Amino acid sequence: MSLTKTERAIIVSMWGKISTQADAIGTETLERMFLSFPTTKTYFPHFDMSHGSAQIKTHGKKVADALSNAVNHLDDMPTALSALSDLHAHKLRVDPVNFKLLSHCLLVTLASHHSAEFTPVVHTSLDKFFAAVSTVLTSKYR
Ligand code: HNI
Repeated sequence: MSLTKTERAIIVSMWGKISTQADAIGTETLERMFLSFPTTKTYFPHFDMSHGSAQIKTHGKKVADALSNAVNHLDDMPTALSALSDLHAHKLRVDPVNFKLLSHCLLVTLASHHSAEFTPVVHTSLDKFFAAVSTVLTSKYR
């Protein structure tokens, strides 16, 4: 399920549009995930889960930065995300199902902030991108 040239261009363009608010998108995505899928909170027992939590904000920025890095390396995500992949597989041991939940919340957040640009083709491209990132981050479990 590799990304086509057209899909890559759409992802780069869409990410360019949100780059100034990427941190806020990351933070809102996490808040949506924790509220809609409470089991995801079990990985963050040390986090303040209240609305406006500084920890969720800091983490939202980290996730957004990692996604920006992936967008900048669409041709070689396994190398660009290698350290992050080690971390999620060997240290954090996040069950892969959770990546689908986070990806879903990313799509919902982007759609709600960019409804005009969120055409079916953009939706599909972003969905494939988040699935590709998730595949890399869950590739070292065995
Ligand atoms: Ni994830 C830490 C990026 C999915 C649970 N995660 C990080 C960090 C980044 C990151 C960046 C910080 C690394 C560091 O400090 O060196 N995570 C991503 C990305 C995705 C993702 C790009 C998918 C698109 N992570 C998930 C999922 C879960 C998850 C689905 C669980 C529901 N991540 C964690 C936890 C940490 C973490 C837990 C450690 C947080 C902390 O600060 O203690």
